[in-house]
Amino acid sequence: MKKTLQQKAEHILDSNFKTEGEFTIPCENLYPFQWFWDSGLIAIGFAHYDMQKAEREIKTLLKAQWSNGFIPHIIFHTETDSYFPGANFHRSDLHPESNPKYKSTGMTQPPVTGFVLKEIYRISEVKESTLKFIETQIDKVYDNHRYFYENRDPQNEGLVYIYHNWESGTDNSPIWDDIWETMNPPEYDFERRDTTHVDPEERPSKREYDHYLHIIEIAKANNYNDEKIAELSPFLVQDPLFNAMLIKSNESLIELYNLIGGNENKIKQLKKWQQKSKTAFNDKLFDEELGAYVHYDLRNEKALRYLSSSSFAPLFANIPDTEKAETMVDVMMEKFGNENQYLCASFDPTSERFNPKKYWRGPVWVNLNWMLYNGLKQYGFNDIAERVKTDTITIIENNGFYEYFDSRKEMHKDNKAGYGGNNFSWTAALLIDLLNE
Ligand code: 2M8
Repeated sequence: MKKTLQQKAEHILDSNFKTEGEFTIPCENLYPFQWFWDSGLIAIGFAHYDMQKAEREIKTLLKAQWSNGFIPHIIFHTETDSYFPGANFHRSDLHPESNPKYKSTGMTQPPVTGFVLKEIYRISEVKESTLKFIETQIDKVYDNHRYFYENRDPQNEGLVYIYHNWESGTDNSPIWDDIWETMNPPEYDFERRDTTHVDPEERPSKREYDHYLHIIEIAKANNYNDEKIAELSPFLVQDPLFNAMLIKSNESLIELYNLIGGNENKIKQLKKWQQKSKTAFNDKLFDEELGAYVHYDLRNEKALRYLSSSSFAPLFANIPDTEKAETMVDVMMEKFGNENQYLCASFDPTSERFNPKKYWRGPVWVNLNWMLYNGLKQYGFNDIAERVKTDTITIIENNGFYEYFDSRKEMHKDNKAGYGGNNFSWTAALLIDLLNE
């Protein structure tokens, strides 16, 4: 019997689940470990048909938390040399508060865990027992937020910085080109692994990797000390996607703590952070001329004035007022919403830097589409939300469960327009959520 799309998605998630470590890899070969934001989004998919796995995914992730609240971006549960740079390059042990039980990177990723717990609760058919599970984990997520506000906001603005493009999740967005222009790293001698698994045309260049490694070398030379990184890292950015994830997660933590009861002090603190963050986000990151949110380069004190799918993610976190939201949606439809494009390209299709085949430089990503869909619905833009949903389902149906997809509709006629890794976990997980909401 032919498998339905949902069955195919479940099969992918189950195949990528690793019983020996109780976590799910993003995909075979290319990404063989546990990634922070992947795991969170994967748990949302599992919650629809296997709550135990959803809970295990989060539990395993949070077990690797450091004693200062930090959650690493990759946890190297297993030994394999099919990925570069691995545990021996990252050396998380250099940080005095790193977790001695788990090798990891010394950088983080968008803090999705708060809203993921809330999503799991929304999906659950046994709310009481799910809430009990949440109760065992929620303080760890709170500690993670405290880590961010206490260590990643040197000017006490309510906006946290990222110090590496790999922390953004949108790894080689054209936005970072401006930062690479301010750097001149050495040419490192290393063996890439990603380009043995997928077409190099779809991945970052060797020179880009030199920049990525150089920032880590600086952080390592300072034992991943946050203050030193804030002082010395050539990459120091307030990212609207990253901060929107934190704000959305604050909102979810407040709701969950209210359901659990007690914890008045934590709720009070979360509300304080939330108020401050939302105000600063709107004051500093909204670009009136472009009509959407942009990144801010804290190292060089200037806005990075480009439109990307990250510019619209704040809708998901209820950050813009309705007037700003309308402006943003108009801009999105004008620049990204042409009938010959699938929604939503990861970078402005009208820009010279747009590349619809290469990683985060233009293709459509299912995780960002999922946030956009939910954000648009929250503000009542139901028709556009439906287009995002239909586009997402169509590109997966036509191509398979790829990591990213060409945004140009013409490319979907005769060619395979899915790129990067295949049988990709968050593509499967979030499709399940879209099919069942
Ligand atoms: C991609 O990033 C990793 C490094 O973290 C890589 O290219 O090696 C990004 O798309 C990132 O957002 C994602 O979490 C990761 C695993 O799916 O892959």
